[in-house]
Amino acid sequence: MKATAKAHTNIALIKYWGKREEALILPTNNSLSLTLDGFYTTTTVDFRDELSQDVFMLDDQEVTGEAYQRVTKFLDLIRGLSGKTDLYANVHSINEVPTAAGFASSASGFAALAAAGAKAIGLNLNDQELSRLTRQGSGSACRSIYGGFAEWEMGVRLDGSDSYAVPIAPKEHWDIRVAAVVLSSTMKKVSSRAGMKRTVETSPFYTGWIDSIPNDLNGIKAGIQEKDFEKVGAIAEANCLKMHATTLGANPPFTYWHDTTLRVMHTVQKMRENGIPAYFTIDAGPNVKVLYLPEDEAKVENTLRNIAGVSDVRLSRAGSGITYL
Ligand code: 2P0
Repeated sequence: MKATAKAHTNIALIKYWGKREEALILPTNNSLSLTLDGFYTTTTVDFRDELSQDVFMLDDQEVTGEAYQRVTKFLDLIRGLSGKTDLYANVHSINEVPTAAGFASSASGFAALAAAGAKAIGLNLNDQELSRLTRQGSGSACRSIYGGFAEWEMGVRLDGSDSYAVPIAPKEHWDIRVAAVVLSSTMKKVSSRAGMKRTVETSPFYTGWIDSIPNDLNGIKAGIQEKDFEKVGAIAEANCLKMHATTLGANPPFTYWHDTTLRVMHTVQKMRENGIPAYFTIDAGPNVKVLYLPEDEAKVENTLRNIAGVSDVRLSRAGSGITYL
């Protein structure tokens, strides 16, 4: 009763930012992402009769506390689905998602855990069922079941049965690249979970954000099909700015941006003025991700590395969905 799965993290081009139901992790809007090959988690789940509780090892260190509770609660879902409620597991994860790169390891982490756990316990889930299960560990993780571009359909039902990701285009469709710009100072003060909750509950800008989503989604999906980089980049950048604008309207107000974040944003806009198509997006932290085309890689990397306050630049291509090892 043992299985190993590998899942890559993903970067949202249309952001998930708010829940309509917390326990089941049901979002207030559809979101759309690109799975990245550079950052991933490999997880082995081994259900064993002799265990009396789950054990979670991350990069060879035993994990306790809140992170352990999230994993064991997620394994309860898998146990519940299989009917084998008295079986515990050894879980061993290896993260190739440098926390410093500003990617949430929860996306690749819960996708790999869901895939390995479901297989190990003998559930035979299709991608849609696996995405729906994964969503309950961490929302953005449900998009990492697929490679390339994926859309998380928010669904309308109260039980979450219609809330899961669907594939939009495989990674082979289009070679677009992402540079993760790592800032020297990366302390995150408000977690994404707490930040989105505060925004939904208190920001008067939140309804404007929600109203703007359908147009952004239609436009970006057309841009992906047409491989229109400027269209996709412009919509992704504007969508990110709208998401971050909602945090300024929250009570108490907050922002994830640092001074260097703004410097990187301006540099990306300047690159465009100089004829290099590059666009930024930012998640719930100060680091910036820059979208660009393969032919501009050297110029983009070099420009980003030379910004004061930038400590590293990590390049990635589009990645694949879940694989079993
Ligand atoms: C996203 N983020 O779409 C957005 C953009 C951050 C900004 O998904 O509470 O870790 O586990 O569902 O998925 C981060 O939130 O939150 C996130 P939970 P998650 O990628």
